[in-house]
Amino acid sequence: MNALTDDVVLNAQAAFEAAKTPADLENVKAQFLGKTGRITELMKGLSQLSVDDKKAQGAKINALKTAIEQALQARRDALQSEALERQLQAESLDVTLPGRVRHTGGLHPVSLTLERIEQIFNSMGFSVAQGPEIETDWFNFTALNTPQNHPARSMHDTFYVEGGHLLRTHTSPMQIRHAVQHVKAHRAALDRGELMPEIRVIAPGRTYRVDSDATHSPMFHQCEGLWVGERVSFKDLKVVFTSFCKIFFESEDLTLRFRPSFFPFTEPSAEIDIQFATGPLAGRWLEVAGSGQVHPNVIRNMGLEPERYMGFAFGMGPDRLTMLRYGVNDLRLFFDGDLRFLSQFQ
Ligand code: 2NL
Repeated sequence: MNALTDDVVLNAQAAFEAAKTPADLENVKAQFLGKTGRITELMKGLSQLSVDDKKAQGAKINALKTAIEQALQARRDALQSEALERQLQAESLDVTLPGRVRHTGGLHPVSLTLERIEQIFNSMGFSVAQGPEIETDWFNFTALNTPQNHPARSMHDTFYVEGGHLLRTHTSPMQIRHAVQHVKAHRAALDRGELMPEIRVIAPGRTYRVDSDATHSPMFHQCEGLWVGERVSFKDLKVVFTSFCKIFFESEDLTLRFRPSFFPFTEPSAEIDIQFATGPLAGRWLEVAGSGQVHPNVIRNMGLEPERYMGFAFGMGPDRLTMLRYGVNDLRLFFDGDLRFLSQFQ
């Protein structure tokens, strides 16, 4: 009986040890402490014994029972701390990790420039016109006095779309659209010989040309300006554009130079160069825009009489203005989409 009963405790310990979950353990417990378990079995065996033997054996069985209960409790505790340990491992938290940054996003540097340009020209009474990037030959070229054989019309310079349309090569077509609308809206007054409110508009947006290197992207931005009225002259262009440059570059220390040039849609025409007196670009002449007095044929295509209406137009590159303002030397950086570069402008 002794050898047998000592075995019961060892067997229980081994069985408890083999249980890997609290549910397993409670099942195993029944084999030893349950109604039909080993201890109950031993107790039943007492009935055949004498009173003295019953006492002695009974005490022994109780001791076995206590030992098994202790082994059971020890295993419960062990399983519980294993579970806790596993949970702590799984939910481990590295308090030295950097916090999660909430990215706020922001405007592209060229968009910032466009917003700035729009704001400055708004303050000088210009409205902003936006329209199609896929244009007709008429609005992109013909209405702008650009002849059939002009190189800008070649397959090497312009992206053509099926159906005779093309990706606009400048934003001037939008200004023609705007001017035509404006003239239509005031047709009756014009026909009565009355004065038409001036056309004062800028057209910012994406433009396209077959060109790709460090200073040219097939998609680039343009912002053109147009002011047409009865007495709008080159003098007004100088005042408007000089004011714009001083506000845009936040400097009074700059000089403008109007250098004679040629564009099919203006006559006379001029490139506009600026020179800073101070700063990293001081002393250099930088080309910032093309300009001129709107060609009589273009005035006519707007639906106006060139004998009565005149004005000026200019076109500039917001990409290049952004490069100058921030000292960026490769245009492609703006369109590669690298956030390490772009986020510096926020
Ligand atoms: C350049 C040259 C220029 C214009 C654009 C224009 C628009 C109309 C009528 C007449 Cl609706 N002219 N635009 C005039 C002269 C120059 O841009 O180098 N741009 C970056």
